[in-house]
Amino acid sequence: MSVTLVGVSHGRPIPVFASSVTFNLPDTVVVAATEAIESQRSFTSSVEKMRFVLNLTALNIDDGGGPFGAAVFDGDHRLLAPGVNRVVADSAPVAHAEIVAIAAAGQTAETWDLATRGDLTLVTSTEPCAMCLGAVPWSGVGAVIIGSRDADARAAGFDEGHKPRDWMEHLASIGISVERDVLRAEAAEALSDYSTNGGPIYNGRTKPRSGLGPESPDVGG
Ligand code: AZG
Ligand code: ZN
Repeated sequence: MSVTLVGVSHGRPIPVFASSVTFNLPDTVVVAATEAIESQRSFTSSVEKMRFVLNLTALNIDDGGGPFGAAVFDGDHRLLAPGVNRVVADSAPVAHAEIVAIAAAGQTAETWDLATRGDLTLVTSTEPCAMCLGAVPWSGVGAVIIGSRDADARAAGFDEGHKPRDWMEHLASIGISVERDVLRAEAAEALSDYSTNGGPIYNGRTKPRSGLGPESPDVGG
């Protein structure tokens, strides 16, 4: 096979594709997270954790990001890493808030398995979509705390993909606890306000667009 290179710099080939993948968090999110980590703030309750995540969500929307925020907290209730939705901003279809938080947590803790760092919790402003739900067991977190429901995201126009109806029971069966509806009304308002204000609603390919394809599942909520 022959490979076309655009050049060589310092003896290394310059790739013609994005050879290093980065999600860029807004400065405001970085400042808020740095402050929480450096002050060693302990977010003892689920509500406190969710308030922090909803603030990240608001900061991200102000910066042109999607209306989703997340964060990973350690077993002492301290922030390990934040995440916000950067799908449109970073041209990254997988940059959902939960994926960004999990990726940042792994690189911060220098591990691919967060379970090796204790009982970690993923807090997310909205119930995980099909993709993020899949990432939860592989991340090694032991708990998930959720604000708005899947139905709230779909009502705002987002396509959350096909999820098994029994996803909560499944996570429980593999030792991952789930707490839902934490500040749900506020979390859902962030989604509906974003939609009403004309924020871009990007979507996957799971909805029938020409009368063909699977129906969106009714996942309740
Ligand atoms: C989304 N749902 C969640 N939970 N989080 C994101 O970042 C999303 N983007 N689109 N749907
Ligand atoms: Zn997702």
